[in-house]
Amino acid sequence: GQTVKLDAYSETDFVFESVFLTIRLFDGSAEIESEIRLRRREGSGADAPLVLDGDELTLTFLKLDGDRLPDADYDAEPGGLTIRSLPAAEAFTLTIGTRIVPEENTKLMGLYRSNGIWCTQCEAEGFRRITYFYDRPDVLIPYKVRIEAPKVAAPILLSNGNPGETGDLDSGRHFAVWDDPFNKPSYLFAMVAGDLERVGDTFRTASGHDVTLAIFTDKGRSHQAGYAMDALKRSMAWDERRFGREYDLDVFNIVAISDFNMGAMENKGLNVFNHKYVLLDPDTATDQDYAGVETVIAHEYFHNWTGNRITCRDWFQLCLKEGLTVFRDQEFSSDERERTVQRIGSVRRLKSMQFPEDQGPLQHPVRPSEYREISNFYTATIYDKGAELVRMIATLLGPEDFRAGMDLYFERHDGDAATIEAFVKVFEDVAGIDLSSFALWYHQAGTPTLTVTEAYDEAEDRYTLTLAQSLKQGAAGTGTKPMLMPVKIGLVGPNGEDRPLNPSQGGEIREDVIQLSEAEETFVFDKVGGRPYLSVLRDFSAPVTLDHDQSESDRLALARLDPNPFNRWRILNDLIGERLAAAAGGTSEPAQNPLGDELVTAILETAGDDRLDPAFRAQVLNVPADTEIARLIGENVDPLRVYETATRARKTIATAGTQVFERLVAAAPADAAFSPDAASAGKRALANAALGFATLSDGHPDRAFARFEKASNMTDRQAALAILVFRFPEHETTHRALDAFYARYEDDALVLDKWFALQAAAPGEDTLDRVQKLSTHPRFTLKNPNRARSLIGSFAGMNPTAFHRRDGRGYAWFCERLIELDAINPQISARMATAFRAWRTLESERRAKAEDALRDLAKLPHLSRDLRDIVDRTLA
Ligand code: BAL
Ligand code: ZN
Repeated sequence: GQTVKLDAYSETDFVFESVFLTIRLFDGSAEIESEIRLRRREGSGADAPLVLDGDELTLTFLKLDGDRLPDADYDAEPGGLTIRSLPAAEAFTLTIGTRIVPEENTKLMGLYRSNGIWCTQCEAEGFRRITYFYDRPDVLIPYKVRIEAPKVAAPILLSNGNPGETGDLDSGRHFAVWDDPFNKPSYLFAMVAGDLERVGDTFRTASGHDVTLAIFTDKGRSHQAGYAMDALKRSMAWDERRFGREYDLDVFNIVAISDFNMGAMENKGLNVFNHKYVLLDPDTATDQDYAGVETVIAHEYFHNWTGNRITCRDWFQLCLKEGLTVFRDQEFSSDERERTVQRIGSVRRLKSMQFPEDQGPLQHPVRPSEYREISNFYTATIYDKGAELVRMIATLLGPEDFRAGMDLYFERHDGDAATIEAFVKVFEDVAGIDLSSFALWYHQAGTPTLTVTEAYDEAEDRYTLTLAQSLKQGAAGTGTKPMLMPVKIGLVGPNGEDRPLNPSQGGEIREDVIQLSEAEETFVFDKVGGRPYLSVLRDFSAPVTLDHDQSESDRLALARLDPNPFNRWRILNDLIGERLAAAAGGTSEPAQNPLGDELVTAILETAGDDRLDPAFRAQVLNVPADTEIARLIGENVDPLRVYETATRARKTIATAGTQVFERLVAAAPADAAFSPDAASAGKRALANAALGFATLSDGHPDRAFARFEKASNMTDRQAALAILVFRFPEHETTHRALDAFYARYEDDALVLDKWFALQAAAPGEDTLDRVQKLSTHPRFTLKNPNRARSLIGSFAGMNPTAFHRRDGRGYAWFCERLIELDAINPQISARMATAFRAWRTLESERRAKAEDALRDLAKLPHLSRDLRDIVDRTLA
C-alpha cells in the first residue's frame, strides 16, 4: 500500500461550495445523487483535472450543469473519479450518481444496514464508499440532504443539521430533508433510516435557545436510554460552565446501532453510537458500563466544538480533536464523579494500553508524519497520550491561562480545519511563553524516563532534588530531545503535611509544579523543616516512566501519609508491580510471598480504612494486570509464570486479610437496592474485590455462587460469575451459573457479549479449547463487531496464558479467525491483530512461535490493507 505523508499536504485544486445529496433507499440497494457546487481554485492550473475519492463505487451517471458529460471527459473506477475539461474560472454544478448495496457492506464503513436499519459511518474515509467526493477533512461546506425510503421499513429518516420538509411519495415511500448550516467535512456526514423508537427531551442553553434532544433505539429498547439522556444533558450543561461552549443547532439526535466498529461517532447533530454505549439498566449493565456510557456520551457531545466546529486539516492532526476531547471527557467525569478515582482509572488505561504501544513495534508519535491506513491510527497514543499532552499544558499554565488559551482557540479557529501548531500557539500567545520544547511531545514517540535523585543536608536543613529525563529511540525512529514537562511535587512531613516549598536554586517552579525542560536540573529547597518524604509526579503530571530509587520505608510512609491521594495509590501500585515483575521475571523458584509482609500490611490497611473512599480502596486491591507485569519485566516473559506469581501474591493478600475481607463482604448485601451513582458503584467495587479475595482464601465457589444467585444487579452478578469462571473454570457450580446466565440473557446481545468475554478471559491454557467450542456456538458470529471482540478479542487481548500457550496453538487458532474476520471487516481484524504487539518480549519458545504465526500471516496474498499494515509493522 502507499504511504501518506504529512509533508505532502496540499490544498485541493477545486473549491467545493455546497452539496445537495439525495439518497434513495430500497431493499437491496441505494441510489445516491450528489449535486456539488464548485469552482476551480485560483492559482491551480487551468487544465488540472478534478480527482475525487471513491471506494467500491459504481457510477450511474455524471452531469455538468445538468448535461451528461461525454465519456471521454472522465474516468470512473470503483476507487476514484477523474474529470477533465472542467470550466476554468466560473462556478459550476456536478451531479454524480452512484449505486451501492448497503446490505452487503460488512466492513461497516460508508452506508450499511444493521438489523434492518440503514446507517452510516464515515470517519475517517467512509464517505467515499457512498459517493465520489473530496473525502478529506479540510473541505468544509454546508450539506443539504434528502432521504427517500419505504415508509414501513423506515418511518424515521435522519441526517445532520436541522429538520426540513417531509412528505409522502408514491409506492409507500416518503422523504425527509435535512439542512446543516454549519460547514463540515465529509467524515461528519451521517444518515439513518429505520423503524426506531424515540426518547425525547429538551435542553435550554445558557443563552436561552431550546434544543430538542432525542435518542433513537431498536424497538422495545428505548426504556434503556434514560441514563444516556441524563448524561447528555449533564454534558451540555458542563460544557457551558467549564468551557463556555453552547450547543448550536435546534436538534441533537443520537441513534443506537448494534453493528458498529467504534464506540460512537460525533457526526454533526446526529451522533451514531454502538448500542453498548447507550442502552443500560441495572439488570443488564455493570457500573463500568454506566461509567462508559456517561464518558462516551460526553465525549461525542464535546466533539461538537472540539472536532466539528474546529476540525482537523488532515488526518495527521487526529489528536487535535481526539486528545483534546478525551481530556475534556476526563475532566467531565472527574467533576461528575470523584477526581482521584477517575485519574487512577485514566492512568491505568494509559499504562495498560498506551505504554505497551509506545514501547513496542506499533510505536508512533501523537502527531504522526506518515501512515498507510488511517483507521489503524485510532490508537491509545492518539487518544490517551494525546489527552495527557493537553493535561500537561493545563498543568504548566494553570487553570486561568489554560481557560484563556482554550477561549482563544475557539475564537481564533472556529470554522477552521486546524493543526496542532495552531493549538499550541494559542497557549503561547495567552501565556506569553515559548512552548517549542513542549511541542516535541507531539513529534517524539516513546515513553520518557524521569530519573529522580534526592539529598538532604541536615546541618543546613536543605533538600536537593535532581530530575533527569531521557528518551530512547524506538520503532518510530523519532527524536530524543529533552521536552518541557510538568513535575508536580510535595515535600511531606511525618504527620502527612505538605511542607512549604522554598526553592533557592534551580529552574522554574510554579507553586508545586516544576517546569522541567533540560535533560537534567537540580533544585534546592531551604528550610524544609527536617528530612521530608518526596511525593513526586503527583497526579501523574507527565506520561513518563518513573525511575526513583526511594527506600521502601519512605514509600510505605507515603502510602499512608501523602496528602495527594493519587500518589498514595500510585506508590502502592508501583511497589506491587515492581515486586511481581522481579519475582516473575527471574528463572529461580519465585518467593513464597513476592510482595513482602510490610507491603501486604499496607495494602490491607488501606483496603480496610473506612475513612477512605471505597472506590479508591477497590483500586488499591486491583493488583496490576498480568500484561502490565509483563511490560515491567520487559524481556523473556513467560505469561504462565506471571499469572502464577500474581496469583500467589493475591493469595497472600487474601490469607493475611481474611478478617478485612470478611467484614467488607458482609457490609455489602447482594440484594441491596441499586443506584448507578459513583459512590454506590465504589461500594460495590470494594465488596466484589473483597469477595474475590475471600474466595481465594476459602477455596470454595459456594459464596460466589450464592452472591451470583442473589444479586440484584448486573455489577454484582457479573463480578460473582467472573470469580467462578476465573477460579473454578471446570467446577460444576460454574457450569450451573453460566447456564443460568445464558438462559436468562440469551436474547440480550450486550449481556451475551459478557458471557462470551468472561469465558474467553479465564486464565489457563485450557481456555483455548473452551473458546474454540464457543466459536461454533449458534449465537457466535464474526459479523457483529461486539460479538467478535467479546470472544476473539477477549481471548487474544485479555488472556495472556491461553493466547500465548507454549505450544503455539493459541496463535494458530487466533490467526485462522483473524483471516476469516479480515474478509468481513478489516478494521476489526487489524485492531485485534495488535494483540501480537509485545511478541518480542516473550521467552524464546513462544517468541519463535509468535513470529512464525506473524510471518505466515504476512505471506498471505489477500490480506486487507488494514491488517497488512499492522502485521508488517509488528514484524518490522
Ligand atoms: N471520532 C471517532 C469516534 C470518537 O473518537 O469519538
Ligand atoms: Zn473522539
